[in-house]
Formats: sequence, structure tokens, C-alpha cells
Amino acid sequence: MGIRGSKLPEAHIPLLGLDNAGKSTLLYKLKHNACVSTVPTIGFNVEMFEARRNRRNIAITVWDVGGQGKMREHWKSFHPDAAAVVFVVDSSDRARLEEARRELAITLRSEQLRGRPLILIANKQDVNGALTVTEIKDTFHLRRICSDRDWFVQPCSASTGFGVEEAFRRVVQLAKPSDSGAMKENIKDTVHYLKAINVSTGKSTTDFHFKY
Ligand code: G3D
Repeated sequence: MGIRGSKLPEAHIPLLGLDNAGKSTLLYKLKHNACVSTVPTIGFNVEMFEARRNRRNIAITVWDVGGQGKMREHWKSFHPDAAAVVFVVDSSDRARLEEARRELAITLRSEQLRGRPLILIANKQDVNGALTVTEIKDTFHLRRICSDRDWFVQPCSASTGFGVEEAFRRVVQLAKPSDSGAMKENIKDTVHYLKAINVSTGKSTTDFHFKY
């Protein structure tokens, strides 16, 4: 059963990337256009969408996970059951490209993400001098590190909305739904951990309510 009691097939999508890449802005844009429900967050934001795929509705849950250093060690909590990996890159921040490349490479080495599709969002395309899709593909060595999975690079500007819906459509198209429940258990552990150490992630610190 889904997070809000829905019986639709579910797809869980971790939205990863460095802090400041534009993940929360992207999720807000998506929500503004298509969100059906919202849940307050601690340490991460989560939104649910209903989408149509192969003539069936599907419940997509997008987990916007904090990108600060101390939250990155919890990204792996979001790996089990991930229907796809969405990795957001600030295409205008050349100084942090290597850091982003490294984090993406580490993420894709996860056994639990083996074969899961990657949608890399080349965000902030509205900024002058932003890397193009081709430059991003080359910088991240995507052909090499994604040889065993489907992948796609979507140019986007979360601020203007350019490419946002296309990115979501691509996610729906490539996602591989699965629902063993393992991810939910891991995320509960992460929430308890965040509460215990009183982590300030820059996200809302309103209590997160699980409603499975
Ligand atoms: P995060 O959730 O990945 O940490 P945020 O990133 O969504 O909080 O965005 C970080 C900053 O980048 C924000 O600016 C936000 O407005 C900006 N931003 C996000 N997407 C875009 C984009 O497509 N283009 C441009 N130009 N800016 C973007 P502030 O100034 O609020 O820190």
C-alpha cells in the first residue's frame, strides 16, 4: 500500500545531488504543476505524484534528499526499491563539477542500484556559461559509468520551468517499479537518526509522519 493509502503500483525516486544543485526548487516546480499531495519533512522533502504509464496509473514518490556532506552518508537509505536515480547537477558551478562527478560515481556503484536507470538533470541552464548536455555527458563519463543501465541527460532550469516536465516524463518512462518495503524501513531509521542527533539540513524540520 502506498504512503497515503493508495493501492497503485509505486515507484520511489531518490532525488540526489550536491547541496545547492536545485533539488528543492525542482521539486517545488513539479509540485506546483502536478502534485497531488504533500508531506512535511525532516532532513528531506517528499512529494507524491500520480502519473500514467502503459495505460495504468502509477504512484511516484520523489524523495528530495539533503545534499550536504553529512546527509550524503544517508543517501544509501534511499537506494533499496529506487525505481530510478535522479541526480541533479548545477551546470553553472564548474568549481563543484568534480565533487558532483565523484558523488554520482559512488552512488552508481551501489549494489542496490544495479541496473536502475539514471536521469541526470543538467540544471540551471538559464545561467550564462552553463555546461551543455554534451559537456555534462563527457565530464561525468556517462557512457562509461552507465554502460549497464539506461540513462538520459535532461537540460533543465528549475527556476524558469524549462525542461522540468520533460524530466518528470522521462523519469516515469524509465522507472522500474518495485516495492519490497526495504527502503521505507531504512528511511524510518534515517529519520530517527536525524532526530536523535538534531541534524539541521537546511530543509524544513517539521516532523515527518509515516502513513504506510
Ligand atoms: P538544493 O535543494 O539542491 O540544495 P535549492 O538546492 O533548490 O535549494 O537551490 C539552491 C539555489 O539555486 C537557490 O538559490 C535556487 O533558487 C537556485 N536555483 C535552483 N534551480 C535554479 C535554476 O534552474 N537556475 C538558477 N539560476 N538558479 C536556480 P538561493 O539564492 O535561494 O540560494
